[in-house]
Amino acid sequence: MAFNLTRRRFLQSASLAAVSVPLAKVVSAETGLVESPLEAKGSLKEETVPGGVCEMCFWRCQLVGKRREGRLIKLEGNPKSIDNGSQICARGNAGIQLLYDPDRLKYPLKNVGERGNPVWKRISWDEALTECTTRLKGVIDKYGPQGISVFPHGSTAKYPMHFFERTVGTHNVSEASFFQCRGIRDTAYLATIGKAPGEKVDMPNAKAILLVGSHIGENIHVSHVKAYIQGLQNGAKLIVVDPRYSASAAKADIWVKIKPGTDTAFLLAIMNYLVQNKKFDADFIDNYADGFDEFAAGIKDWTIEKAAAECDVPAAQIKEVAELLAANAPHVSVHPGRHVSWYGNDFQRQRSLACLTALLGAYYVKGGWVPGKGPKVGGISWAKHDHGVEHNLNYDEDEERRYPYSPPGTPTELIRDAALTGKPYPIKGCVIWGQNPIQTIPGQEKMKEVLKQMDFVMCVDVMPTDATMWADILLPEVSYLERYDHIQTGTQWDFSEKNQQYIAARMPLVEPMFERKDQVFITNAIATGLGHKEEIPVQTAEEMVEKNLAVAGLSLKQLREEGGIHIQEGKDPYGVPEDFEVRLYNEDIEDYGFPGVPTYIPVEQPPAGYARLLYGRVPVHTFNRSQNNAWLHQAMPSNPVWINDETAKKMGLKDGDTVGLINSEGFKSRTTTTVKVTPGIRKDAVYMAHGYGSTNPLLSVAVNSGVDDQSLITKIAVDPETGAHGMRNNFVKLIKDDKVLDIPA
Ligand SMILES: Nc1nc2c(c(=O)[nH]1)N[C@H]1C(S)=C(S)[C@@H](COP(=O)(O)OP(=O)(O)OC[C@H]3O[C@@H](n4cnc5c(=O)[nH]c(N)nc54)[C@H](O)[C@@H]3O)O[C@H]1N2
Ligand SMILES: Nc1nc2c(c(=O)[nH]1)N[C@H]1C(S)=C(S)[C@@H](COP(=O)(O)OP(=O)(O)OC[C@H]3O[C@@H](n4cnc5c(=O)[nH]c(N)nc54)[C@H](O)[C@@H]3O)O[C@H]1N2
Ligand code: SF4
Ligand SMILES: [Mo]
Repeated sequence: MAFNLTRRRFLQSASLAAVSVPLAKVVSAETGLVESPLEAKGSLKEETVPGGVCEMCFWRCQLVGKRREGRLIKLEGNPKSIDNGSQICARGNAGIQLLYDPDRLKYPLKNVGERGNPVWKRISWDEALTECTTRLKGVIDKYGPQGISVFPHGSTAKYPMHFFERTVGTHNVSEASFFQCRGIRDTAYLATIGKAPGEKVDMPNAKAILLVGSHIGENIHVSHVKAYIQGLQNGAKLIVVDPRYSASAAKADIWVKIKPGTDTAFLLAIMNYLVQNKKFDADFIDNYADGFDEFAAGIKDWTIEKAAAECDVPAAQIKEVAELLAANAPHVSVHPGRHVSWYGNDFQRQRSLACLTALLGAYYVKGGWVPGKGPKVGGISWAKHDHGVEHNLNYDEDEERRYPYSPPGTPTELIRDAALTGKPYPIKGCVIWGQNPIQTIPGQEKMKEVLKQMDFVMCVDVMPTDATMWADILLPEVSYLERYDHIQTGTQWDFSEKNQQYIAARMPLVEPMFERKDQVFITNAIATGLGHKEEIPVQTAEEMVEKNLAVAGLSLKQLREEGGIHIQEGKDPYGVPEDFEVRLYNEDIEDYGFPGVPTYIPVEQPPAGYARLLYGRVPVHTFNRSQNNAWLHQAMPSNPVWINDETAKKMGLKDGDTVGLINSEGFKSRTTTTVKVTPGIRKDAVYMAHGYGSTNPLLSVAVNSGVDDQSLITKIAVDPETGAHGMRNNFVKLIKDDKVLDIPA
């Protein structure tokens, strides 16, 4: 779709974003020169407001806002920041366009049409909240609190999520950040080193960096990218394992063009090589590791040759990688990854990364994995009640966990299956808050069925996205630029340079507009309606932030005086703690019936005529949430499908040809895109950016732009240890001029 900034829309956004200034040019009294109104001195005072924290993605860079006459005209990195500094990314910069997007939700809406095909009627907050509470109460009275499901994501979703979990008492909460993103990583590292790893590997000081499927440069988190670039500038060798020539592969010393889904085999062979050739850090292993013998025995069959065949990578290259890692140990950043929900065999791969880090002795050393923890602040929210495990879908009749290494919440698929079967109990209420389950969770049609059978669906969002089309009541939230919420803490982005920590609270940069309300207002009103008034922990979001800051001995006033960020001395991040323990072999995992030594579980390969569908990030968008942002849309309006050049030639496809996609289960893309013909992808895979192809007609910029990858991800894989989703198990063909084209091997 072309960039459709219509005249009406342009005038709307211009009038909102470009400040209410007289359009006539201004003649300066001093110089006699004609100046543009925006530069006219004295006519408009510009103020810089500190205290912003970005949430165009979840890295939460610190901002200052430039404001004129109460309107925000520009966002910049907070120069006081020791994290992102004065830098922000394209998405952070475009936050202004979200703030003033004329398509944004403005008033509470009631769906007087059908779910999925809504007809919206504007209603008052009173009416909306009364309807939410009566209908949620109806579900709770009939089915119990467990009849409510919650699909939350982002900083404002925590407060309502805690209310439903801790006070109302439902376990049925599925957070996107856990079950479709990084949950597997966190629990696999917990099972190996006792800690969730985060991403703060000490890349600036690394002599080698290993990225397995992380594509930094397209995946943008400002301070993380800074650390990575600093490492490369300092001469770190870069190894990138990716079936695609990603932005990081383009900077790599070694690009391992791996067969999708086989990474664990690759890692096992490297570890086996290090063990067999005594190229691992024996002192570190002696001091800190458990179960080395079982581990070594368990991986011994993984010769380089065996992995080469499995991964479709030259044996010499695997050996080269192993040698390079050993030669630079312990100063190696083995990146733990972030979006690791790939195939449904991912817990074992994440365990492998944690074990490899140990073999290299690369914990708590310069250039290795170093915990980048910020200072402690409070976590005031709804009081925790223990509701037992009786209605927890993750526990079986014997009170054993079905998915023993599940991240917090309940695995999405357990919630959906219960909702669809009514077993072990019905799930009839749904609260969607800052998540887009239609485009975030695989099995889109299944998700729609789940939502259809609900008695009541409420959704709190800022934009009319595809998920909001399934709501009965749709509530408009203030954006991250207009509210108090999250307290961001962290360390100096390059902690070897300066050992500092920071605390930054999100404060509004601008007054809210229209009838938008924040999370505390909405949740408290619902809590009151449901009879929990006495348990309300705070009256306003500002009070919540104030109380959480108080735990660190700070106040909002002090934070403002300090330019929005409090900086203090940090702790030395290096040096292995005495009680640190790495469980190379973990018998608990084995007791649960899973491999206690990292193990490769092969995945299905594409049938003849099909290629595997892969997806990932683009630098200028965040998932689906930024798709209607006019500036970002202009930068990348569609998501071309990458296809190997030799394959394309055999298929008669040219770069830029318009195509649709169809998967092996018969699901067809609703829209089309173009092909990107490139040698930078394997022949057995195609690739596209995630988040495109919105169908909500109220998104005047994003609607029908590009193809929704999720509409093609219909084979649902669930990681057996964690219950998190794997999403790269679908195989597709292309459709051109209504003809379905086989993709040759
Ligand atoms: N196919 C596929 N699926 C994926 C991924 C993928 O790469 N491919 N990535 C996975 C990963 S890593 C993640 S983290 C998840 C992300 O999953 P989501 O967080 O669900 O993704 P978004 O598209 O950002 O949708 C978030 C919703 O929050 C709304 N929103 C934005 N700001 C606010 C706010 O301030 N308040 C409220 N109430 N709502 C707000 C947006 O308008 C949008 O409707 O997706 C996962 N799913
Ligand atoms: N610009 C931007 N930056 C973001 C986000 C965003 O939406 N936009 N989202 C943020 C969030 S929440 C997350 S979780 C991260 C996600 O960022 P990453 O953790 O880097 O995850 P993806 O974007 O899913 O990674 C996709 C990469 O994995 C490769 N790949 C696919 N299959 C395989 C395989 O089998 N093996 C290997 N080795 N590689 C494979 C793809 O070719 C692609 O290069 O990005 C964060 N940063
Ligand atoms: S990385 Fe970009 S979008 Fe994410 S928080 Fe920072 S500035 Fe915002
Ligand atoms: Mo994510």
